[in-house]
Amino acid sequence: KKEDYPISVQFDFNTGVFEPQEKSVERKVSDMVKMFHDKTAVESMIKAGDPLVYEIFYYGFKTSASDMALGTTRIQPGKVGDEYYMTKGHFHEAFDQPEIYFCVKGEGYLLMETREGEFQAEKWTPGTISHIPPMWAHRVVNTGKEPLVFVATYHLAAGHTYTEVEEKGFLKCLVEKDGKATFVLNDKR
Ligand code: PAN
Ligand code: ZN
Repeated sequence: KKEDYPISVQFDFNTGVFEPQEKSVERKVSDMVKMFHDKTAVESMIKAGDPLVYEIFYYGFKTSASDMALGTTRIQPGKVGDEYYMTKGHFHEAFDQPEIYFCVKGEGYLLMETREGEFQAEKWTPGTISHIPPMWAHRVVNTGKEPLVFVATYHLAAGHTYTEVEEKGFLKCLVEKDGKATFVLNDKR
């Protein structure tokens, strides 16, 4: 079968795009209404054109015996109110599924949290590779002035669940205070 033969894609470190790819997905402010804490800023940004927050480029590398998904993400620089652009964030549906994230461009933080309330943030610069263990929700925040690009690998069997993060957020948010990225406690908690 064709899918059981090796295949390579060509990745651009600057743009985060690779070719060939199976699909790409765009997330705008309107796709993340519940995630950002300043609802007034959310509404006015949507009215003012609903800017792009991040894109995902994807290839599943499905064979007849396995899969190993590749997803690259490019988060634009920017803020909604004082809160930096970020990914939605999710738990994996399957309780035994980890993931590897590899930051190749930009700067920011990987936020991770368990359902028991343990929270950990990893500072990211180009070259940081993080292992996300099973059962840790994960979100990436771009605190820099250029796009943040990272590469992810995971099994399709992981599945994604967004509702818990949508309702509760992460323990801490990253906002700009006096020109600096600052952690503040999430006011939903
Ligand atoms: C990543 C993410 C990607 C976008 O491929 O899906 O960075 O973030 P959200 O899915 O939270 O919108 C991944 O973690 N896959 O499991
Ligand atoms: Zn994931």
